[in-house]
Amino acid sequence: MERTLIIFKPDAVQRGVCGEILTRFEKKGLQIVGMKFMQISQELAETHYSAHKGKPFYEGLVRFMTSSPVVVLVLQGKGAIEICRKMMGATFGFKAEPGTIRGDYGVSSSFNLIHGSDSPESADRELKLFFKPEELIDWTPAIQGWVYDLSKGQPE
Ligand code: D4T
Repeated sequence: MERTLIIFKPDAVQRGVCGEILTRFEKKGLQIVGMKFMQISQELAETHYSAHKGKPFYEGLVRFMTSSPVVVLVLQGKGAIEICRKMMGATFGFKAEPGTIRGDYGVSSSFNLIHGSDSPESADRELKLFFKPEELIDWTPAIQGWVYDLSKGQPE
């Protein structure tokens, strides 16, 4: 099972669509193992997006991410990182396909509602930035055996 870091960005919180977006992930079969409402500090935003430092949109991005509270969560599931990226859609709302989160909820390039880790390495790094180990809960959903075929011992 893989874990990925998801952020409902300030625009998602301000527009009141966090619940709807979370419902999509839950209905898909992804499991919440960590979640919190927080204000991202300047330092955390800069660290999280350090790969973009120096790019023309970097300062605006950090300003946006620190402008208002966010919801941060860790979702778990087989292939969770790729599944979430596909469900999020292309980076810019106006380019994202209908049916994806960004495609259905936004039109902006910078206010794009959601962040999701883009690789196992990023997920590992980002999880540690936003959550202490004790804030992530190991638990087994009661419906696990209907979300996955567990008959061979591994989730399929
Ligand atoms: P994140 O990292 O927020 O999940 O978005 P993506 O993985 O889809 O896209 P990204 O890392 O390339 O960009 C990070 C963040 O910067 C904003 N952005 C990006 C922007 O405002 N202008 C731009 O030209 C680009 C490329 C949007 C997402």
